[in-house]
Amino acid sequence: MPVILYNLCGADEHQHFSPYCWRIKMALAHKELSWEERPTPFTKVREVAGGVSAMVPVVEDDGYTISDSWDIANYLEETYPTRSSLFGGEAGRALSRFVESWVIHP
Ligand SMILES: N[C@@H](CCC(=O)N[C@@H](CS)C(=O)NCC(=O)O)C(=O)O
Repeated sequence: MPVILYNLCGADEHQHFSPYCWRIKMALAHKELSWEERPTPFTKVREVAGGVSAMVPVVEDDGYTISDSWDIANYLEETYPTRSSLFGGEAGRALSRFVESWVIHP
């Protein structure tokens, strides 16, 4: 079963501009997991997966629903440990947390 990724889109459902959703697309690609995207406009975000989150990305995988790009990355890392690592160990995880917390925000 592919991972389902709810992914922000514009009026054109092929227009994907959320950096948080791109993080997850890159993580899924890095782990070479198959996924299906569910393009989600702003007006539908709160309806995703029964209203689990006010924001996307949201991922459904094997009965689990996970929101927040950091939590999703950690879920993927822990659930698929034999695939290419996203962090390369605890030091890399800590550095990634620092970068994701500070780089995208002014
Ligand atoms: N901390 C969240 C932030 C996600 C976020 O800001 N998502 C925005 C799109 S870039 C969103 O869904 N906004 C919906 C809204 O504001 O209604 C994460 O890392 O996933």
